[in-house]
Amino acid sequence: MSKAEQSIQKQEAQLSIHPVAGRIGAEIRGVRLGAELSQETLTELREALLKYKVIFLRDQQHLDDAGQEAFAQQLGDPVAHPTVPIKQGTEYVLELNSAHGGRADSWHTDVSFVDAYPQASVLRAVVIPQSGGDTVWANTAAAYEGLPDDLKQLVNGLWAVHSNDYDYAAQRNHVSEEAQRYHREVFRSTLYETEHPVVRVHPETGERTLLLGHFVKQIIGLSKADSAQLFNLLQNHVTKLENTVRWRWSAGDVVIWDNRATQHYAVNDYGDQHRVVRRVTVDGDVPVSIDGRRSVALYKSAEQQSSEAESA
Ligand SMILES: O=C(O)CCC(=O)C(=O)O
Ligand SMILES: [Fe+2]
Repeated sequence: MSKAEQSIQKQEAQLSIHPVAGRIGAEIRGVRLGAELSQETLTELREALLKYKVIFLRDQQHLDDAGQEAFAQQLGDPVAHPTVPIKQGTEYVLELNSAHGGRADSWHTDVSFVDAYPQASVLRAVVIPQSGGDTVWANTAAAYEGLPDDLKQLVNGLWAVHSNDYDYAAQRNHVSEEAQRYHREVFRSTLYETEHPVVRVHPETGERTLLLGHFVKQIIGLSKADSAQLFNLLQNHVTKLENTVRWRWSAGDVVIWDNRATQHYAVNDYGDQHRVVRRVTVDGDVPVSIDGRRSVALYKSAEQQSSEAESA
């Protein structure tokens, strides 16, 4: 056995899984993330991700942006955010910098306004406040499972429109002018709308998940007022504390979540302290409802359509 093989074996022998909360989240120890993980390690990471929905890896300070991208590539095809420019010098990295309004303090599933939204997100902590700035994830499969049967019957057939043109200010606690401007000019520079089933069948586990979060504009077939009330009722089931896990970050931590079975919320409690995290998302597939229908992309701006036509 070569030295390299021996060291892979040693690494695998050390991989261990430590559940964090009762229904979601596990810390994985004994893995050094990088470009060339063994198939066994990748399989264990994938299985843990499907089971625990979010996995936490501490002490990954050796990773730089390129290393994070190379790691993410082994989980699938990395994909850049559709509207927010990537960090300079990278191919896929989205930086959230608190100094520039990057505070994701409302519950969401990443990029759910497109049809084939990312299956997974890989987030790396670069600068973390002395106190505060935790992130919370919620298990949307447990949320569905926990609904009383009558509510399950109700949601099973529902669909909702998701859009990046959602009411940003209404969803956030203290929105700075800079953040609002950014949202208007950059985040919504191309408008997307997609109809998704409210209950998505997970393509790998077969679990039923509630697909909601802050990009939901309206539940189809209901008045705005009824839609808002039903949305709140269902969101409250998703974000019940029993369905969540909260992570206290250290710089160098990497967290990976199954974006098909979770929502998350970045707690905005650290005032002027600096916080920087960087994300790479992995491409996903089009959601499918319980009765086998696929999500439908409804709308892209004229510019987007014409640029796609030119490059086709
Ligand atoms: O800042 C965070 O912890 C999470 C931000 C977020 O929503 C994301 O990276 O998708
Ligand atoms: Fe997010």
